[in-house]
Amino acid sequence: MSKQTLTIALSKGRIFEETLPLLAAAGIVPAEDPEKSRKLIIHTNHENIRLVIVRATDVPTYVQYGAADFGIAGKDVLIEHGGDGLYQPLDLKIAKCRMMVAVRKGFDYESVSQPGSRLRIATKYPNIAAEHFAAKGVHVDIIKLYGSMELAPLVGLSDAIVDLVSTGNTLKANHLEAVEHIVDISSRLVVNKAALKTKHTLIEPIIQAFAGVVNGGQ
Ligand code: PRT
Ligand code: MG
Repeated sequence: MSKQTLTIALSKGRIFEETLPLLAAAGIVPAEDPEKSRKLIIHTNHENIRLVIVRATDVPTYVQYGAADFGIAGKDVLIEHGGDGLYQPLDLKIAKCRMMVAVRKGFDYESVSQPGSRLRIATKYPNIAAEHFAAKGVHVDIIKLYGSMELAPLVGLSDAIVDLVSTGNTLKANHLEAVEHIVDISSRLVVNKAALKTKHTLIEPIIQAFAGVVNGGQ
């Protein structure tokens, strides 16, 4: 029988960096740094294990369709995408941040966000934003953006934004302030449901190694 192969979907940047120690604990070492090589398929020290480098928001899609056996994605991306075909066995507690509502400093959010009022919200997360404001009874017009949400309230595109906040430096630099906390975010392991069965002997030890780091580090 030929050796089974394993494909792991990761995004460049913070998730890749924070995943390296987890991979190391599972004995997996990437052959190249995707930041430098620009390659989209990265081989590892195991000939049957490879990494594919995709946009953070595309990780669930690759895993859902089985193009990757498992991957690592932010809870923000997973809530927005929905969990179809994905098994989520582990919170890796990496790339932590908070999903917040933010407005221009001094903007009277309190009085314009009462039940029955109407707000314009710019966000990369229309589903999360819609659900949050529906629960408050506030009507929203959602403007979908793909980046730099922080600009929208400054130029009158929206009253508020729904975005991720980590240090708070980006909000501060743009004279914005967080006014509501929606949900705490961290990255999750997502596994293709079929692969979990057919490649169980390959995947299970990796999940265990990741879990060891996560639980040991707390
Ligand atoms: O950047 P790109 O457009 O390629 O894709 P991406 O933004 O989807 O990917 P990436 O690598 O930036 O983020 C991947 C994942 O990291 C996200 O899905 C989150 O789960 C997680 N994460 C953790 C964050 C942050 N912290 C974070 N601070 N993602 C984005 N940010 C951004 C935020 O949107 C805001 O613009 O950083 C800015 C705020 O940071 P502070 O530190 O100034 O508060
Ligand atoms: Mg980014």
